[in-house]
Amino acid sequence: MNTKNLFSSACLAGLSVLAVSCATDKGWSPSSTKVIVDQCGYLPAYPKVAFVTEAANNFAIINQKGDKVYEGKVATAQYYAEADQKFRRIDFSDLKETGVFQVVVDDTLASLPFPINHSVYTDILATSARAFYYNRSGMAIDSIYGGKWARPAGHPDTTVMVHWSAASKERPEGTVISSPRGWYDAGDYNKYIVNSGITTYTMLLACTQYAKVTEKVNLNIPESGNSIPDLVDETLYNLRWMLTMQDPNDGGVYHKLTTLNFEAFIMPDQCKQQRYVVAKGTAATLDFAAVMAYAARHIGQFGQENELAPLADSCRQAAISAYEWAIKNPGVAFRNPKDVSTGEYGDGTFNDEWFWASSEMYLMTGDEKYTSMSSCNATNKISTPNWGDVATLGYYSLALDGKDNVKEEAVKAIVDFADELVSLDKTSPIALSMQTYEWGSNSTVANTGVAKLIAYKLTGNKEYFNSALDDLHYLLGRNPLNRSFITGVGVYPPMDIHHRQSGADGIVDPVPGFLCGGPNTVVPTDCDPIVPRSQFPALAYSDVLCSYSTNEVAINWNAPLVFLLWGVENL
Ligand code: G3I
Ligand code: 9MR
Repeated sequence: MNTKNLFSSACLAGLSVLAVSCATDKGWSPSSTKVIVDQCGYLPAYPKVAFVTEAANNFAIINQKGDKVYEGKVATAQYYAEADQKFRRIDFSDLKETGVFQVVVDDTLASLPFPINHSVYTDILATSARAFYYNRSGMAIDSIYGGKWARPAGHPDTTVMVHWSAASKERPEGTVISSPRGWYDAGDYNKYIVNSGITTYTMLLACTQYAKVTEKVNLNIPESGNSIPDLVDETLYNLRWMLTMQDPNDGGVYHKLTTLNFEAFIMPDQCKQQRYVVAKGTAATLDFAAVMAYAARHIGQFGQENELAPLADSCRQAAISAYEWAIKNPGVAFRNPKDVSTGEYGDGTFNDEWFWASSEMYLMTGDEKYTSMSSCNATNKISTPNWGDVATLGYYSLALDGKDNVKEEAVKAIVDFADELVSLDKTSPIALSMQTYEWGSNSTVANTGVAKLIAYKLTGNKEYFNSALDDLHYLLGRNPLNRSFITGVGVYPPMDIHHRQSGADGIVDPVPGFLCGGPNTVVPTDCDPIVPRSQFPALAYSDVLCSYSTNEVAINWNAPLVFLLWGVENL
């Protein structure tokens, strides 16, 4: 085969845009290649792996002129049960040249063109973080910042009612409170404290661990140009909302701010349903305490001298009174009241929330009374965190900011966990540590990457970093579906996400920068009529609006993506 022709063949429509940056081109279909690459490309000095799904012997890497710049042998096939398919590894890590390339297998199959250069991920840093800006409640998205996705403000949340489930002596049912700002949780317009907990913490962790990147990245948001870094400003938009969710009379925190039922697919300013704060709960209150205690210790470092000190002090007080409420109410599990049907984020196991909140309280106060709860122990085994399983966040803080035995124990737990993840990655047919595809599987992938980057930060061991890159490669196209999972990014991104604004704005392109939930088989019947979907978890994904279980977006899924990209940029 004349490899020069590859660049003019139909499946390579992405080349011209790829040569510039990791942009999108909708003309390409994933079935047109059996050779799977990261659609954004690879960093010159780091491992470079592609996969081929057909039987194959040799491969070559060709440059834009069609010249072979690297050749090698395709590895033996490995069966991946989750996709019921065989994958063969193509390793061209030794190629350090920059440019735009393709993998060609046995002179017959070609991958998409992809770049190798130092800034392949730099281009998408701001995009991934700006997704949060687009999900701000109570604020118009101005075209200066939002481009074609500009929209009027919705959900001011200045007249929110206390739901009967949240009534107290000082705030009886129907009391009107103000709870403005904050991010919409996901494709829906409600705001949930439990999910905001892990999200806001992960964003703050990116700000503090990668402060230099944070100082540098301009997000083009209304606060850009002030004295506070943009990622911090973006995160404070949600933190300030979280503060309003605490009842000042007793320190307890409402589980969520919500309509009684999900809104239709309409724009924010069209939404007229009454919003309520619903039942206080132990998980929400402890997650809140943890985030506030972390913020109290860290946000002061940003902005001009002492600019954020008053906010940090409010966070500190809020953390203390929330924790006290939880001590008096240690086991209040949240369940949707009978007249509320929006997202539940229900969780009846509080060991992990106690561990995380106590760890943060200990780090904030230095008070030994919290250490009995926060010393690392068997009931809080480290694992990939999610909204309902937050112990690992406690380990992160203790390892990064703790001292002596507490720090040592936490570092050891994280390193052992990262070793486990790396070994799973190495034996995986598709270079993936994640074992089980849950609802939001893409966030599981991103969160394993976060754990590895933290292990890298603690040890300097490059193996962890390289394995985190594998997670990023998966999200950017090197996966059995052969597609990017981030809107507006890569050659074949999600187009029809379950996101009310994207579904209602009349614009073909979805709001950019969002990581979709990704493949899983939890609710194969989410669409009515049913959209046929693979029974194999790695392939069970539908890029259709109705698929809330595979194609919704959510703040807790984007936050670890931001952390991953920030961590890679920090190099
Ligand atoms: O914890 C069990 C685990 O023990 C079991 O092995 C596994 C088997 O599938 O299920 C696990 O529970 C899952 C749970 O998430 C925790 O991961 C449930 O199956 C799964 O249905 C549940 O999905 C959650 C979904 O809401 C439905 O409640 C997602 O994590 C959560 O991200 C999603 O959140 C929604 C909000 O409610 C509303 N806003 C949008 C948001 C994103 O879709
Ligand atoms: O749109 C809702 C989405 O944001 C939630 O994550 C999801 C799970 O709670 O529910 C979606 O709403 C669906 C509802 O649960 C069932 N009927 C169809 C709704 C989507 O239009």
